[in-house]
Amino acid sequence: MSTADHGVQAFIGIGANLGEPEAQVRDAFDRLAQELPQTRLTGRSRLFRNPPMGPQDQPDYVNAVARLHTRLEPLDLLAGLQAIECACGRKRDGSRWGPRLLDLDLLLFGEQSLDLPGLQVPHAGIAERDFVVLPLLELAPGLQIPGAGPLEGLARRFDGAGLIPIAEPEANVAAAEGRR
Ligand code: PH2
Ligand code: MG
Ligand code: MG
Repeated sequence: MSTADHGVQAFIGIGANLGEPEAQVRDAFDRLAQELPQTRLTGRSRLFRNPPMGPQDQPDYVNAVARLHTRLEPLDLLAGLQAIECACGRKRDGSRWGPRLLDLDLLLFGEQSLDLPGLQVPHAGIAERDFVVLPLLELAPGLQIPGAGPLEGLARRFDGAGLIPIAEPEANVAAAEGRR
C-alpha cells in the first residue's frame, strides 16, 4: 500500500455492552466513515456477541473490527476516536475493565510499534482476545502483528466458540447480494 496515495492502514477494535450494543457498534462504523478527517473506512468485520473478558458482573459485549486508511498521525487518530466515543455518550471514568457504551481501540497502525503517553500500539492484549483476533482475521488474513508474528498463528489458538456472529440486517444482505 502506497503511503503517499492512501495513507497508513490502521485497525480499530469496536466494543459495546451498555445501552443497545449492536446499534452502537453499527453507528460507530458509520461515524468512523464520516467523522474522521483525512481517513477512509475500508473494511468492516461482522459483529460478534461474546461474554465479557475480565469482571463477569457486566453484560455481554458486541465486538467488531474496522479497517481504516488514514493520513492522520497516530495521536490525532486516537483523539478522533475519543471524540467519537464521547459523542456516543462514553464517560471516561478511568475504569479499565468496566462496562461501556462504546469503546474504540487503536489496535494497529501500519507496521509501527509505538509507546507514547496514552497510546500503545499494537494494542496491549491483542493476542489474548478472540474478539479482536477473529474479526481482524476476516479483514486481513495475511497480517503480521509487530512483535507477535502472523495473525493466522494467533488465530489458531482460538476455536471461536464464544463468538456468536450477529446476522446482518436484511437491507444490508440484499445490497451485498445485488438484489436491491
Ligand atoms: N472490553 C473490555 C473488558 N472486557 N470483553 C469483551 N468481550 N469485549 C470487550 O471489548 C471488552 C471486554 C474493556 O475494554
Ligand atoms: Mg479502550
Ligand atoms: Mg478495549
